[in-house]
Amino acid sequence: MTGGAGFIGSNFVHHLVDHTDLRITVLDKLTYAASKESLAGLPEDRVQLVVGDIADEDVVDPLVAAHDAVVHYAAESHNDNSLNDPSPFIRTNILGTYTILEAVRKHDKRLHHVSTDEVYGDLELDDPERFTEDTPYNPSSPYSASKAGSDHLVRAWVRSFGVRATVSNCSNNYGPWQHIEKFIPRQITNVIDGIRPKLYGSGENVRDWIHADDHSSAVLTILEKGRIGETYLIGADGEKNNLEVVRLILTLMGKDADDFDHVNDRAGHDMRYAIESGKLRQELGWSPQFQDFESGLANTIKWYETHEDWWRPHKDATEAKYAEKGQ
Ligand code: NAD
Ligand code: TDX
Repeated sequence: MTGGAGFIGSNFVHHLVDHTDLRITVLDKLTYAASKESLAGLPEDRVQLVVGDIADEDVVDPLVAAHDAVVHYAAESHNDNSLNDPSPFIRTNILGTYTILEAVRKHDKRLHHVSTDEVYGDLELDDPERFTEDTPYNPSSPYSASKAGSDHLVRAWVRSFGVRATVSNCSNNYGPWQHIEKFIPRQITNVIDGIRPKLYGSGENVRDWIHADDHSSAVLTILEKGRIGETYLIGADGEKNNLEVVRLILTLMGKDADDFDHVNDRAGHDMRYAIESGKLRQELGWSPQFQDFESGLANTIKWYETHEDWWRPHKDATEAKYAEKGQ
C-alpha cells in the first residue's frame, strides 16, 4: 500500500494487522505529513516500510510486481497547502497515480484507489440531495482537482486497458494521528495551548465526518468484495457545520463554547459535502461502527492530550503558516 505512514493509511495498516493475516509493504515518501511513529510496534514479519516516491517508476515497478494487490492512499492531502503551492499536488496525485497505474497494468495486479468526496465539488446548505456515485465531477481546489484527475486516470485504465481497479470516495475523516494542520486537530491543540480556535469565515460550511477506523473497514470490504470497475462512496451520515464542531470541542475541553475567533475564509471554500453511501452498505454489507460523533471526538481529544510529544514539534511552524494568511 502507498501512503501508509500518513493519517488514514497508518490506520489502515493497523486495521489489516488486526483483522487479516495479510503481509503488507508500505511505500511512503515520508513527507511532512507522515509519521513513522504511527507504524511503531507492528509485527516486523507482517509490515515492511519502503521509503520512496510513488512517482518514481524504478521504485514502484518492482514493488508492484512482487505483490498481489495495491491499495493507493499516498497523496498531498491539504486544501490550504494546495492554494499556497499546487505543484506537489500535481506531481504526487496525478503523476504518482499514473505511475502506479502503469505498474499494475504491466503486472496485472488488483488496485484499489482511495479518493475523496471533494471531487464532486460542493452542495448548497439547503440542497436535499447528497453526493452519489453518479454525481458529476466538479472540483473546486487544486487539491480536489488533482484527486479528480487521478480518479479519471483510474477509470480510463480500467476501460482502456482492463486494469482490475476499484475507486472509493470518502468524506472527512477524524481520529488519532491526523496532522495538526487539519481542522479538528488544529483546534484541539490550540485549546490545549490556550489559543482560541480559528474558524474560517462564517463557519456555516458543512463537512460529513467519519472516523478513520470506519474508512479502513470500508476500504477492506471493497478490496475483498468490491466489483471491478466500480466506485463506492464511503460516509457515516455525520454532517455537522464547522461552528458546531468548534463549539463541541470547546465544551468537551471544559471551555466556553463561544471562546473562538472568526478568521479569513479559505479561497473558493466549499460550502457543504454530504455522502449517500447506500451502494456500499446494500451491495457489500458495510456499516460504520462509530455512530456517535461526540464520543468519537471526545476520544480524539483525549488522544491529542496524551500524545503531545508527537504533535508538539510541529505546532509553532503550523500556526506561523496560518498566521501569515490571517488564519
Ligand atoms: P496524509 O497527508 O495524512 O498522508 C499522506 C501520506 O502520503 C503521507 O504519509 C505522505 O508521506 C505520503 N506521500 C505523499 N506524497 C508521496 C509520494 N510522492 N510518494 C509516496 N508517499 C507519499 O493524508 P490522509 O489524510 O491520510 O489521506 C490519505 C488518502 O485519503 C489521500 O489519498 C486522501 O486524498 C484520501 N482522503 C482523505 C480524507 C481525509 O479526511 N483526510 C478523506 C477522504 C479521502
Ligand atoms: O483552521 C481551520 N479552520 C476552519 O474553519 C481549518 C484548518 C479548517 N477550517 C474549515 C475548512 C473546512 O470547511 O474546516 C473544514 C475542514 O477543513 P480541513 O480539515 O482542512 O478539511 P477539508 O478541506 O474539508 O478536506 C478534508 O476532507 C476531505 C481533507 O483534508 C481532505 O484530504 C479530504 O479529501
